[in-house]
This record gives sequence, structure tokens and C-alpha cells, in this order.
Amino acid sequence: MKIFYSEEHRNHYPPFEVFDGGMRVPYYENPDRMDRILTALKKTDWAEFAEPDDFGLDPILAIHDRGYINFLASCWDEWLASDPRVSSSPETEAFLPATFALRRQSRPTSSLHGRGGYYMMDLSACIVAGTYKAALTSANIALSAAHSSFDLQNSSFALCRPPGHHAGKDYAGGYCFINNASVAANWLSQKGKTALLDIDYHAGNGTQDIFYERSDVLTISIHGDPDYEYPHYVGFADETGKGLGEGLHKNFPLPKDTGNEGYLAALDEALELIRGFAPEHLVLSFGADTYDGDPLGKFHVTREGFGRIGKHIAGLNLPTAIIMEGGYANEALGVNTQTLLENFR
Ligand code: SP5
Ligand code: ZN
Repeated sequence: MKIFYSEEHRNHYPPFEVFDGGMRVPYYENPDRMDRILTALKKTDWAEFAEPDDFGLDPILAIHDRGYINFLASCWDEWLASDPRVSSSPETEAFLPATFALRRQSRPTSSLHGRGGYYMMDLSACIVAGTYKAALTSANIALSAAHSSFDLQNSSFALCRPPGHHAGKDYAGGYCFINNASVAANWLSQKGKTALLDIDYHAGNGTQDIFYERSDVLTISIHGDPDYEYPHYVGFADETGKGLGEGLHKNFPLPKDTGNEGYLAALDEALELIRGFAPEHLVLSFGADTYDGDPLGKFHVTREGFGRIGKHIAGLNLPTAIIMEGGYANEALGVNTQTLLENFR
């Protein structure tokens, strides 16, 4: 299996994020996650690593707002220039706004924080010097996997970092800046009917927003019910698409303590919907944070569960671009990812 990866992500490693209650904690979405996956995959006899190609900004601007991308591009330099405290010790700093545009107030304002609070949804998509380039490279990794899956009509793995599924047209959040899976699915949708299945523990709010009114891409997300879980406001069962996209989005909000059996029951329903849609391509947003031991999740999927999940999805027999999203139990991340991927060889 082709696995697209780049070392560029290492330059995106914010020194902290902020949890509910205002608590600064070490950034959960860290470079070690990639090392764990790399170590596991390098031991297999089927992983074929490749660098991503550079597809330029066009496929990204097909999904994201130009003002938002400009903000990502210049944010760090502006933050550095704005405050002597920041420029004197940049390695302990990250850009984060503390005032947010409530219910999408109508426009960003020109100051850095006036853009920050408009283009961000929370306090965990921290921007540092290497963030923009890492996010662009991550999108190129997803696009490379999509191209490869299309050209070879088989499955490929995009080892993306930072992840993408919480990022919308014009906002960052939940460790995500550019919606890698959406960029890939949008590219594939120009080649043929495409479905996007999101199995990260958290609702794929960004992906949902991006395709909500589109009829050419079926989007499905299986996740912790937003009634108790982040991202709190998106991912409910009654959100089914709008306009031309009505009926082409589906959420499976699941209760706390969902284990293998409960998870697979929802997954099988999702797979039936995908079969009914009859796509030519699948994009799989894969997060391993449904794992039993994940510090940010409340499900109990086991290693064996990831094997079964992979087997059921691979049973669709579709060329699949598998896009890495979350997963924070670093010690188990390599083996869980490998176990899922093994079904797609
Ligand atoms: C890509 C992805 O998986 N992003 C997830 C972002 C989740 N951020 C919010 C975390 C809320 C943590 N709640 C505290 C649980 C500590 N035990
Ligand atoms: Zn997640």
C-alpha cells in the first residue's frame, strides 16, 4: 500500500493548548503520534512510503475561503511582530484568540485578534511558526493519496498531520486547519461519485459544513454524541443536509462507553447507505481516538475492533483514500492504525 508522508509536520508543534476551565495542557496532537505510526508500518512488508506532490493552492481554495487561508499564512509573523514578549521567546508561544465571533458574526475585523476569533472555533488549533506550511503539506498528502487511489484504483494511506476534519470553509479548530479529507474528496468528486466516511471519535463538523448543500458527495460521520462530546454543536442525528444536499449527510451520534459491537452496528448501517449511493470512490477520515484507552475519547474500541472495522469498510470494495485524523493514545496508535490498514492491502 502506498503511504504518503512528509517530515514537514515536525515544525508544527505548539507548546500548549487550552482545555475547558482555561487549563493549559501539553498539545495532545503531537509529532510523536506520527513516529508511533511510522514505527509500526515500517515493520510490515507492505508499506510503501512516498513523499507528497505539490498541487498548489487551487484544490485548497476550492474548499477554503481565501481570507481564511491568508490569515493562516500570515498569522504567526503578525503575532511575532505584535508583541515584544512573543518575539523574545517564540518557542514558548502560540497564537490563540480569546474572543470569538458568536454565531458567525458577519465579518472578520482587520486586527490580528479580530481575524483570529473569527477564523477559529476553539482554543486547540494553536498557530506557531511552522503551522501553515505543515497544514499545506498535510493537504498535499491527502491529495497525493486521492490521486494514487484514482490512478491505481486501489487504496492508499495519507499519514496527515495536522489532521483536518474539524476545519470548515473559513475556520480552524480541534487541531485542524485545512480539511485534508474534504480537499481530497472534492478532487475525487470531479472524477466520479464520491462518499466520505468519518470514523474519528469526534464529529466531523468541518466536513459536514463543507458538503452540507452538495449532492455529489455523500458524507457520513460516526462519533460521540455532541450532546456530551466535543465539538458540542454539530453532529446530531437530525442534521441530514440542506437544499440539493438534503438526505446526503448522515450522523451516527453514539453514547458514552460504546464498544466494538455497538460501533460495528452503526458502521454497518453507514456502509449500507454508502452501497445505496453507489460511489466510485471512498474517502475515509480515520481517527483512532475511538480506542478504549484514548485520553480524549469515551469509547472502548479495541485493537481487534479496529481489525473488524477495517474489514467491514474494505468489504465495500472501493478504491479508498484513507486520511489520518485523530488518535491520542500514542502507545497504541501504531498497532491500531496498522490493524485497520491491513484490511485494505
Ligand atoms: C482531530 C481530533 O481528534 N480533534 C479533537 C479535538 C478535541 N479537542 C477538545 C478536547 C476536549 C477534551 N476534554 C477533556 C478530556 C480530558 N480527560
Ligand atoms: Zn477526534
